Amino acid sequence: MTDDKTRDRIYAQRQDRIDSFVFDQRVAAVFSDMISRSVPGYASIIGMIGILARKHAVAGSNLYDLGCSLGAATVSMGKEVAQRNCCLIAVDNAPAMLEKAKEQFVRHDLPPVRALCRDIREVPVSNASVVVLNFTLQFLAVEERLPLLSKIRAGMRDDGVLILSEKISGADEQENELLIELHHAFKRANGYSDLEISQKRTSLEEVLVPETIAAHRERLAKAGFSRVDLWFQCFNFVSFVARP
Ligand code: GEK
Repeated sequence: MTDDKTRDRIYAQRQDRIDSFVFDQRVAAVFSDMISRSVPGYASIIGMIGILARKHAVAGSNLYDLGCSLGAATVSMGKEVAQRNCCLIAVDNAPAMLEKAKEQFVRHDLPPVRALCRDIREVPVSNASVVVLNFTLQFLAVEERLPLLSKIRAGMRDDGVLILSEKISGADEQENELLIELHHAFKRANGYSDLEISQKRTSLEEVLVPETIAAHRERLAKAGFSRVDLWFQCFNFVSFVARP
């Protein structure tokens, strides 16, 4: 349950001009509610990231949560690998989001987390057994995605995994329309009005650029991942596990 302060009502009133979406204090305050009511399967994905981390985290290695927002994936991994002497590194370049993430790490009594307020394009990646990009890659310009994935691949252990979750576009127009329709129905069922759905969509238009599953597979292969498995899909939201 959410109270008034943590309920996402950012797009509830008609706005004369809709600015591009930014991860500021207003968003940070309602982010948990926003992402749970907007991304089908979000809670399951977060839970499964913990399960995947338990399977793949190696003692003495690094676990990265790139674009960590309020740190939900870091918390999920941290709980599963607490005894394993791994280093948890959570990165986000939005100060309002990272501040709240740090509060979560304390609240959940995690082993020490390196919380970095930095651009994921500039953070070095090394000795990584688990790297999480949970709905973050989609916010980079398309041409910046391959360099980031190549850097991640180069910093991964041979037995490591990349967990890549993305909002996608359908393989053709018909599939795309169906997935968008179903996603909007999901949002309506979660209490968002048509006005909220349409204003949020406008604000994300140039900020979040979805691609097809095929485009993601092709890029991951180019970045040096030899095996890519789709382990989650609900409507236009997917998650892959990619391995060197
Ligand atoms: C979760 N993973 O709850 N450098 C660092 N951070 C960035 C960058 C960048 N270049 N670009 C975007 N971000 C989270 C959810 S939200 C997804 C991820 C969403 C950050 C941005 O500040 C935001 O916190 C996050 O990526 C995307 O599991 O809101 O749909």
